[in-house]
Amino acid sequence: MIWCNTTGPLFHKGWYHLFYQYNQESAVWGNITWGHAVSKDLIHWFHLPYAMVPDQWYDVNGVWTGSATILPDGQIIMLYTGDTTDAVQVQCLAYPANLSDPLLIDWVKSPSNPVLFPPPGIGSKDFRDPTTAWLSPGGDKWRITIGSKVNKTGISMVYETSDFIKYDLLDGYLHQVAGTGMWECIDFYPVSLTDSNGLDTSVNGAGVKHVMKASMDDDRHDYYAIGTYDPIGNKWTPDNPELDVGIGLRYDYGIFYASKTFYDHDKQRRILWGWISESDAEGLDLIKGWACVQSIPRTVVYDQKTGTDLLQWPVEELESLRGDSVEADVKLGPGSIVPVAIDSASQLDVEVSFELDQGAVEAAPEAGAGYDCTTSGGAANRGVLGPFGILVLADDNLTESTPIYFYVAKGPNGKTESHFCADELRSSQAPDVVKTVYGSSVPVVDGEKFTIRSLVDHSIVESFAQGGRRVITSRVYPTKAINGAARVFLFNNATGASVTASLKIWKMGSADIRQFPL
Ligand code: DQQ
Repeated sequence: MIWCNTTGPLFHKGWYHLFYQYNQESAVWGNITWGHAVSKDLIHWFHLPYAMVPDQWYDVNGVWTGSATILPDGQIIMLYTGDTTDAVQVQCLAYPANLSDPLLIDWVKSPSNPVLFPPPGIGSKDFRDPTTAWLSPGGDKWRITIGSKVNKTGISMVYETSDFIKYDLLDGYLHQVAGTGMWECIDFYPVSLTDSNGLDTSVNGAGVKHVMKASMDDDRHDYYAIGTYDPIGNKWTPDNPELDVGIGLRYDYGIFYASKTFYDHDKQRRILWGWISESDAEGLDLIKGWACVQSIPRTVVYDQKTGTDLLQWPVEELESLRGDSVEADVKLGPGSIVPVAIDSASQLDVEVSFELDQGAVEAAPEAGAGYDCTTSGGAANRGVLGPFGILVLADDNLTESTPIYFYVAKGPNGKTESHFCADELRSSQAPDVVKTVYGSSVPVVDGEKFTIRSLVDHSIVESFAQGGRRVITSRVYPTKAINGAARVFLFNNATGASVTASLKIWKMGSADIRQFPL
């Protein structure tokens, strides 16, 4: 079986609902059905019967990605893409058969389906993944956006509706970016500039900006940009055109795709889920019989310190899985590797902060300008002011390890630029594993230490730098650094500076996942 992207997440009557693209027949993509799981706390999960299967002419080739909208009267509208008998992408409407059922077990596909066909000028295979709807300016209609492309320009089309059955295509595009190709799984939502809570999808006005995210089919990464939404002109404008959708910031610099947020009105937060695929060979997935996982749910807020980023952070419920902990304060001279006194380190929550010796930073010559994690050759390559960080999923002899680290470069103007990277190059001795060095530059605001939080779960490492300003998810497949043999180290591979590390690690319990019936 394969678990692909999150679709239509929502909160209803005390339960979080996760739907996902699912192939029950094989560990490769195909036969896409909506899997369905529910949880009261995002930690204890129950698998329910499939919510929707490909059984109609308009979705027989797959019940693809969709989004939920909760109307003011409590009705739930589920819009999704169906792939028809002729492989045309159409939009379809579904709703729960019984709203009073907290588990929303039965779903009804509307007799009016499909409710939208590709409009003139749009390819029949380039029309998918409707968003959650938001209220039109008059408050009496709803809008959704759907991704597509025209030639190589990625576009976001907007439809307006009052009943979710008949739609008008609005003039122009909400946004477009040349050269970015097909936009999948668009997400469009407001963030508060001043508050730490999330916002429901229809909120707009003073103190609010809008995030546009699109999943780039060409490079399989989720890109976002922050900007301003003008509902009258039906236009969204990025704050910084150089950081536009598809060419600027990513949610995650590792493996993370086709993500989706929803507003959790119970806890007033916006939660993001992403699809983490495998980086070993497809043949191995077929042998093990499954592929892909969902990310730990993350809250998303605007980064008030930089004004240019989002902050993603694991939901607080995750902390209920924390068990025994270890703390350490360590000074790491240049070229040092220090083991942390923890064994069986295959399920961890790691929080660590680093202070770089300020005198050394000032004394350092120009070094590392133009550094790029992805072409750097990884943590083994030493510079004056980095790399320094942690090694997770390491064995005692360091035959396998995955460094999560910072690298500080100093430019000709004396200014430093920080980078946050994850290096899979020595993560596994297994053959047929793609090993990458991931990462990006990361703003480190005056007065901030360098901080990492890493969630380690056997083959998954989700790492958050600077409170979630940058995130990197890795899939690694250690053969030695497993279960009881997995260790953690602190390291400083800089040649010209000491680093003081302050660390706390919790061993983590497992999420509880059970089959229906409850
Ligand atoms: N996968 C879904 C589509 C979506 C794509 C089909 C994302 O709806 O565009 O399984 O990878």
